[in-house]
Amino acid sequence: MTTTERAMVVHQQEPYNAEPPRSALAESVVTPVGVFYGRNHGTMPRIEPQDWRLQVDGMVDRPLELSLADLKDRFAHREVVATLQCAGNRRAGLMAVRDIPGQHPWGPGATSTARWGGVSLADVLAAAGLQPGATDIAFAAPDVAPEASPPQTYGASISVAKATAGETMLVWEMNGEPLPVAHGGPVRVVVPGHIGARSVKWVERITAQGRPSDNFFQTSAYRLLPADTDLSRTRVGDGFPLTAVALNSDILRPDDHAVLPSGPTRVLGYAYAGDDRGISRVDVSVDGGRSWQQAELEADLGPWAWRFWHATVGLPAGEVTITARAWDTTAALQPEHPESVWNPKGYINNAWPTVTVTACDAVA
Ligand SMILES: Nc1nc2c(c(=O)[nH]1)N[C@H]1C(S)=C(S)[C@@H](COP(=O)(O)O)O[C@H]1N2
Ligand SMILES: [Mo]
Repeated sequence: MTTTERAMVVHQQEPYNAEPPRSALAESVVTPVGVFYGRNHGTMPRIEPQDWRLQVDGMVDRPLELSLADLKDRFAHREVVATLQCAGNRRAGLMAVRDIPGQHPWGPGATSTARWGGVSLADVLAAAGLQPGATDIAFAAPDVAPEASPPQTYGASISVAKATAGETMLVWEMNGEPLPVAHGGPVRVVVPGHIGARSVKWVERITAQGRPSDNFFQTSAYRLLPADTDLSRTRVGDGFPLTAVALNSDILRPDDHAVLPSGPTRVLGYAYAGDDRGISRVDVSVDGGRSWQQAELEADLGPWAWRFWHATVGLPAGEVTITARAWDTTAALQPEHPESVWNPKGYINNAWPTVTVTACDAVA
């Protein structure tokens, strides 16, 4: 086991579900492949790159069958720096409000950022010739998810508008390396700005159709249900499907429960708003939100990447809770309390992040 693997917080070995700790995410704005979170609903399929084939079918004029070599030869190579964020990221903060049985207690790390290389899905769909009645683009993968009812292979769909917007990609490179099996190699979909669940790994079929995917993960999972929902009585299609990632942020340094000297302390974190929203401002408080200090936004890696920020705050001695809050370019502000966003499946916790540290006076 390597150091990076040891650094991961493993929620489940099989299927593999693991997240990096705050300290690993804080190290670089583009997450090293070895600490990028892993979210799997089934056993990872092993497909040799030369055996991989993609079917493009449904409401298209020219159905296609493409190999990886075809993708490389026929379409322009593109790169996008994009953040993936699982809808279950920060669920532990919702579980602290009220229990959410049967779901992984993801902490702050079910989100990471990579530089993805491949082709634009728009180019592939243009080659197939999308027909006017197509409204949704469905993705299908071969991995079987036992938790689905009935058990079925993984799938999802996105709107034609998102699929043809240019940023949605079919990728085989991650940070300049061949895409690892764990992250969907040989080829996966990356839907920047949407919840991670739409970025289908090991994609083998793309279908243009006049309705969303009827896959369990589109119709039943990854939907936001009202807080008073009785989960034993839900029906297919209840709630609304999650698409764009909500405005969110987190504190990556110092770590929760850290013991550190009082006085000036550098706080670092990320802020991210999905789809066509950017980050306008981040504030940090060390007095529970009575007063705020504006953080400095770090390099802008483009519209699909999170934004790192930092601030130097004065930590008083004792137990201190550090709070952050972000605004996006539509002037939306993160909600203050996890209570207000609690939902029965524990998705999209975007309440103000906090870490609690113990600050000690230096001994003379
Ligand atoms: N085929 C397939 N694609 C999938 C999944 C899966 O279980 N199977 N999980 C989805 C979810 S819920 C997320 S958050 C992202 C995680 O991608 P990663 O493991 O590369 O971080 O992949 C998505 N694509
Ligand atoms: Mo996810």
